[in-house]
Amino acid sequence: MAELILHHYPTSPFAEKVRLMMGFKRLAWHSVFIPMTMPKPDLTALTGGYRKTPVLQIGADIYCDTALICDVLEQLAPTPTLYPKADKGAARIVAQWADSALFTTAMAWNFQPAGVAQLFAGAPAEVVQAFVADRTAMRGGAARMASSDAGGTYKSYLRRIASMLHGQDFLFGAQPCVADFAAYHPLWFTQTRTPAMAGILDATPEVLAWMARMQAIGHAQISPMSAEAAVQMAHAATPAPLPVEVFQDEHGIALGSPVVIAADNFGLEPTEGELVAATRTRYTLRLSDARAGTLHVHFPRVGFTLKKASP
Ligand SMILES: N[C@@H](CCC(=O)N[C@@H](CS)C(=O)NCC(=O)O)C(=O)O
Repeated sequence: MAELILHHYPTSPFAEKVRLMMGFKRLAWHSVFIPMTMPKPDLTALTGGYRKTPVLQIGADIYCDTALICDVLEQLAPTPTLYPKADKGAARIVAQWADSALFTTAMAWNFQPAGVAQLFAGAPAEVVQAFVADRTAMRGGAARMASSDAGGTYKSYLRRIASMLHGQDFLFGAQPCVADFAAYHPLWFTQTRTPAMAGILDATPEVLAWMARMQAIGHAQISPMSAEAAVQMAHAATPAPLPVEVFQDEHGIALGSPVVIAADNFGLEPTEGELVAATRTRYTLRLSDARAGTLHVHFPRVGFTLKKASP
């Protein structure tokens, strides 16, 4: 089995989604801690610019975005599945809603003064200021949703999750699937990182009971690794052969072209490289880094923009 390296930090909700999925699939993994804010020189040596959390590394293959990481984990360990056959489309759609609307709403609720005070308890004021400035820049200067608006929306979303749990332990049945991991992580942040804000969960006891079931899945077997060691592992490795899949050209950009890929909202730091694959669901860029060597950096199509690099 390939060695899995997760680049993350403990308080990241999206990282918690992946940590729990590795627990669900009983995968052993290496843990590399990355900074919460820019600069992230060891991470961007591997991604070519993408800076979000988490990133999965397997040798010289780098997987950006948790939606793609779900697919990679599913390929590595198909059982237990993240994508139950009967509900595959609906499960992915709920997961996408949870990673966007639910996440944004929960974070607007969590980042009220009492929540921020807990999250940064004991941290110097400069750290808090740097965090706020970093995230404001990531949002392109846009304000967060007002907490007064977030409160009512979050409560509605929690009731919807509760109604999905009537008569079953998980959102789509007796076993957790991709939707459960995506819906759990923003609520996990409320409950464990900003407990001063967690009273909002009490009105939906079904949700609290489901959260306890999700938490019990655990994180499987973790071994710490330094960022330097991870970069060296990439350098020593060769990217895995690309799967033989049909090239799906939606942009009029040929394979072999220099291109730029960036997220389509929030955190637009681009990655530039040679387009070596564009399948139905993902893009792969080949690029070289002085420290990490030749890499294949993979992105999902959904949520990302692809453009020709300017000459
Ligand atoms: N769509 C991305 C979202 C990831 C995301 O927004 N992660 C947050 C942390 S939970 C982030 O990157 N924050 C800024 C940072 O860590 O630099 C995914 O599914 O991986």
